[in-house]
Amino acid sequence: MEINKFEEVFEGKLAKNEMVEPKDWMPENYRKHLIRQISQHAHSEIIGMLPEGNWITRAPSLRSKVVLLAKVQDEGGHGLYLYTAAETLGISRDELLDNLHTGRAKYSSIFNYPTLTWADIGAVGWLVDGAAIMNQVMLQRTSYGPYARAMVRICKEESFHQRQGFEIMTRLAFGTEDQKAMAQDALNRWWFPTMMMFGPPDAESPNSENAMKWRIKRETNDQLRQRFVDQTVPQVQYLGLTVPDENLKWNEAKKGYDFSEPNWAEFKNVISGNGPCNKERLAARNKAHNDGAWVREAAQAFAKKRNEIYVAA
Ligand code: FAQ
Repeated sequence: MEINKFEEVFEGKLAKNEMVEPKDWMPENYRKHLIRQISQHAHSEIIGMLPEGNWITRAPSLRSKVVLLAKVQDEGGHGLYLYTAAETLGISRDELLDNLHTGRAKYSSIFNYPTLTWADIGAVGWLVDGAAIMNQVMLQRTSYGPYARAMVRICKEESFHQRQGFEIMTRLAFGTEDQKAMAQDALNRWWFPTMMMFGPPDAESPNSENAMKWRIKRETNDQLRQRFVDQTVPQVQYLGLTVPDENLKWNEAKKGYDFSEPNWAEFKNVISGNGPCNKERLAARNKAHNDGAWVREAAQAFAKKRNEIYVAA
């Protein structure tokens, strides 16, 4: 088939809302775009284990420890589904991880902020997982099959994570004055960084045009950010807390809230490697990878031995 025939088939699939599968022809830039987005998403999941993992030993009860442990393990699992989806595009796991460990690949800005109190674990589950779901629900219908299918399971698990975070916030917000103050402090520190998770404003988002054209993204950064604010403000009100934004105001004409833009200079600084915890996160990830070398070697030795036994039999 001529190249434009292949292109026609590819465009036809997108137009009919059909999935593109690993063995289908795809434009090189579509493949690269997906590798970038899926691998950054995978990196976010495993780096995202660090701020919460930090609290497993300090969770205030056995129940909260077990729940947090399960959540952090889920995030590790999400990373694995996503790395596997990226590998179907013809890149190796080693290369993907090397890009993360050397700082060449990005991961979500949000995980470069510290979790200072137990209320931060509530805020991460409630706001960060809440924002992640807002973005990921549309990705269940993204045009690349393996990515879309991975997102179905991830979204189900993220919903549980969001409930876990909201439960912690509820206990604190309806607890003592000190606990409520702790919940408000966490909300104050996590609100704007969470809004940055959706990416820069549409007018300054270089990847959005192709992402929308190729149906990788189904909604824009600004649309999702607006939906997140509209959905989260009533939850803040239920908790009796205050959104740390004096410009937050219901706008009847647009049937949504007006709100302040996050500090985009801070965002750029964080994604350039200079946020409060970037160096600490990369160091912890590199250490975990190096400490785990013996596990990878043992698994490979086992697989090799098993192969030899099968071949001999
Ligand atoms: N952080 O042109 P756009 C989670 C970069 S999962 C860092 O708008 P795009 C679960 C962007 O890469 C959270 N970098 O880019 C969990 C690009 O740079 P590049 C992760 C960011 O791709 C919860 C440049 O800025 N979710 O939290 C960020 O169209 C709790 C220009 O941006 C996903 O990855 C950012 N926030 O839109 C785990 C979802 N925003 O690559 C543990 C999938 C933008 O050209 C605990 N990804 N940049 O060098 C997406 O939907 C998109 O990639 C966006 C960015 C929306 C993140």
